Formats: sequence, structure tokens, C-alpha cells
Amino acid sequence: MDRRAFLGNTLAAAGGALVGGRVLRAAGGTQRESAVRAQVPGAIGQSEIEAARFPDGFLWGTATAAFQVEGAWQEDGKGESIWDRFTHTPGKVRGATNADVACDQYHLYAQDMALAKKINQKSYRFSISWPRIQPTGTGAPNMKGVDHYSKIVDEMLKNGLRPFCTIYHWDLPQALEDKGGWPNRDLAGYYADYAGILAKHLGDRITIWAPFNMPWSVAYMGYGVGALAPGRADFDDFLKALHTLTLAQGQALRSIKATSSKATVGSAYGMCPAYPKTDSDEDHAAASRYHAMNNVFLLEAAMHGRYPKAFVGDAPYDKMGMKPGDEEIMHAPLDWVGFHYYTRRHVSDASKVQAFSGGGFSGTEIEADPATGRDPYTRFRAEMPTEGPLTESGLEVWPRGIYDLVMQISKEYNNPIIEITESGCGYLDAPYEKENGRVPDTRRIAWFQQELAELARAIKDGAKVRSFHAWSLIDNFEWGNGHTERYGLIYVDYRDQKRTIKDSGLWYGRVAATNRLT
Ligand code: IFM
Repeated sequence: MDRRAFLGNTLAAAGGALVGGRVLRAAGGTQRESAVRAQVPGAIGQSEIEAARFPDGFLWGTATAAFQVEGAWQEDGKGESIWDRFTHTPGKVRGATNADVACDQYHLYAQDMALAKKINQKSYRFSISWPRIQPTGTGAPNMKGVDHYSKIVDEMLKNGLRPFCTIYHWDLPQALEDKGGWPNRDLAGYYADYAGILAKHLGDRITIWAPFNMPWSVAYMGYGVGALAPGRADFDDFLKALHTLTLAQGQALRSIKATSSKATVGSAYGMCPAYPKTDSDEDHAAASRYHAMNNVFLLEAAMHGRYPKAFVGDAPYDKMGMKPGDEEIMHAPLDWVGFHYYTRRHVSDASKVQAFSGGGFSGTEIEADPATGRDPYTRFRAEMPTEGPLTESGLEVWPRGIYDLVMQISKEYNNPIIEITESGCGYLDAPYEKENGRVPDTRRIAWFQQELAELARAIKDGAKVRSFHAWSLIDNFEWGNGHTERYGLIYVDYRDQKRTIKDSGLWYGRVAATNRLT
């Protein structure tokens, strides 16, 4: 079925599934919603969705990031970030918007935490804006910034939410970019100082810390191909940035733990399960290289003090700026492993072709050039298949991927505690006047039902998954795509900041209360 037909069906389902101004029957599964599910090849059926159970105490949560929700870009002494600079540069953001106001969560946080409580949430993953804490990236903290996060953490606790802190979700102080950005290894030390400041002031209440959101993307998208801020495109800078981030991860873990005895440190890696495109040995090997480079590069470094086998031939460690003793700095075993799931990749071998280049941002990573593969070292070609339908944000719907990924990480890393740090889908459903302003986002419910049934299966098969964070609590600023995508369980009207819980939010609230999907 083509995409237009899929959309037609699902929009019809959205209109037809509403009963008495409340969600859903979608949860119980109407005929039309079953039709939606049936569009996903290999989709699990209604009976599996109904049978799925999550363990008592499972931590249902949502995630956001400072730059995407806060706004207040110049308030209370905050410095400029690379994302302020990027979004203020003409031509960088779709729709010529920026995040100067975003969802105004800097001021509306009490309302947002109350909404999270209203949908029975138990965990809130948020990030701290480095330039609010250190406006130029180094030196004494700006106490107005520290106080802001102290208040928001208190508000989380008041609403029964576990504060899960991401220390860095992409908004580097511009002053540090002016010193060379992440390719400059000095940033590892500055970053560890910043992490220590957070642990000192917030570590009495925050016990769950993830140093970086999607560090591979920070390096590749920001410095390798320039699709994200700071918009630089040099492959050697990507390699250097990746190594600095790995060193920073290790140094930050030690700095946090030295300051806060309650701290546990994990990760928020972006991951995609990699399936070989064909059954050839070459494509299997290429898929392993993809997994090593895109999924577990920093995880392997933290757990074992070495990089995984991501390269064909000699690893470019000299280009990365590796020095004797770096393995010890990198080695910082995590207390738990956190990663996101959105979609999957088909990977094929590109070791016999010469050139390399980049492609477009898919929300989780860069696509390889379909003809030549991505670079002279990893030599694979990664594509997002389109066997499943696409979300409105353009990602293939592939629920089975989360099962495969969770099982693979469980096997490779000795069955660690896993936190799903993000997962979600972009659909543009808006309040519907004829239904008293409800937001009938049935496709999002179907997406989560399918995916969560697969996650429940992984838990049943022994994976120690203790949390799931839906991306996102509220619609927010989607980086270079501006306001053209909506991932929230709660709709935001950017004209007046009005929040409306979508049908998916109401449904997710019931899931959180019952540990079941219908
Ligand atoms: O909005 C982003 C988030 O910042 C990082 N992970 C993917 C999300 C959706 O594209």
C-alpha cells in the first residue's frame, strides 16, 4: 500500500475511533485500527497487544531537551549556544523559525510537570542547558541558571517524577565552539567540570545521569556533515570530535561520582538495529561495522576501555587524536545502559567502492550516500528501508526493531539494566473542533502499541528493561526541521502556548496506570 492510501486510512481511523469525547477505543482496537496495524509487515496482532504486560514498578516516562522546549534564550544570564547561533542563521531551519520561545517551558515548567503527573508518569528525562550554567562554558556557575534547574527538579519530585538528567543535549556554549568545538580535546575537561557543578548542586536529588544525548550524532551530524549545529563538514573533525566525546564521557562519570554518592551514570545513545541487506558474508560484516560505529562506539569504550571493530583495515586512531593512556580515561563502566529506538537500517558492504560522502538527516542519523557508502574507514552503506509505512516525519515504522535491539544489547553487554531513553513518532494531528478540541492521533497510539508489545516480549525473554521514555511529553522544536514535526503526547499551540493532551497522551496515561496496552 502506498503512503497516501495509508494516511487516508489512518486519518479515517482517527475520525472514527472516538467515543464520548475520550480516547479510545483505539486502545481496545477498532476494526479500522486493526487495519492500520495490518499495514505494518510482520506487525504483531491484536491478541499479542492485549496479552502484553509490563512488570510492577516499571518506570513509564517521557523525554524532552532544554533547547527544544525551554525558550528564554537570553534570560537570567544564559550565554549563547551553538543552536542559538545556528537557528539565527538564515537558511538553516525549515519555516524560518527558531527556538527563542519554543514551548516556553522555562516559565511553564510547573504546568508541564503537573501534566506529566496527570498522565501518571513516573520518570521525566530532561536536559540542562550548559550555557545557562556556564555562559561561556568555563568558570564559576551562573547561580540563576543553577537555581532554575533546582526549582524544576523540585517540581518533578513534587509530582512524583524521577528526575532523569541528560547533561548535554546538543546546546554547546558558543564560546567553546569558538575555541574549536568538540574536535578540540580540551572540551573533555571543561565538560567534566560542568558535570561536576551539576552533581554538586543537584546531586542530592538527581540520581540518574546520562552524559550525552546521541553522542555519535553530535560528532557526525555537527562536524562530519554539518546537518546539525555548528554545521561544520569535515570528516577528520568528526573523528576528533568522536574521541573527545568519548574522553568526556569517562571524565564526566568520574567527576559526577566523586561529587555525588547517590549518582548512577548511564547513557542516552541513539541506536538503530542494523540488518544485513543480503545474506552475504560481506553484508553481515558491514552490519557489524555499522553497529560498532553508530550504536556502541562509546558504550564499548566505557565498558571495556577500547573501541569496537568499526573499521575496514587499520583504525584511524591517529586522526582521532588518540594518545597513550586514553584507554584508561575512556574506561568508565556504566551503571545502566540507555538508548533510543525510532527505526532500523539495512546495511550493505561498500568496501569495494572508492568515494564517500554524506546525505540527509532522518531524525536519528545521517543516511549514507546510496551509491558509494559513507567513508573510507567504515565502508558500509546504511539505508532506511521502506517496507513498513512512514511516519509523517519520514521514518519507517518497524516495531520489531526494538525487540531485536534490546536483545542484542542484552546479549553483548551481559544483560545490563536498560533504560529506553527515547522512542516516538512524528505525526501532525491537531485539535479537532467538532470533537471539542480533542486531538485524535490514532496513528501514534497504533505505533506505540505495536512497539511496546515488542518491548514487553523482550522483557518476557529476559531483558532487564526498567523504563521507557516516550519522545516527547510535548510537541517541541525539532532542530533543523523547526516546527514542521510534532512528536508530543501533548499538543502545543505555539501561538498561545496552550497545551492539549492528545488521545495518545490519555492512552499512555492508562498504560502507565495499568502496565498493559489496552
Ligand atoms: O527531537 C529529537 C531529539 O532531540 C533527539 N532524538 C530524536 C528526536 C526526534 O527526532
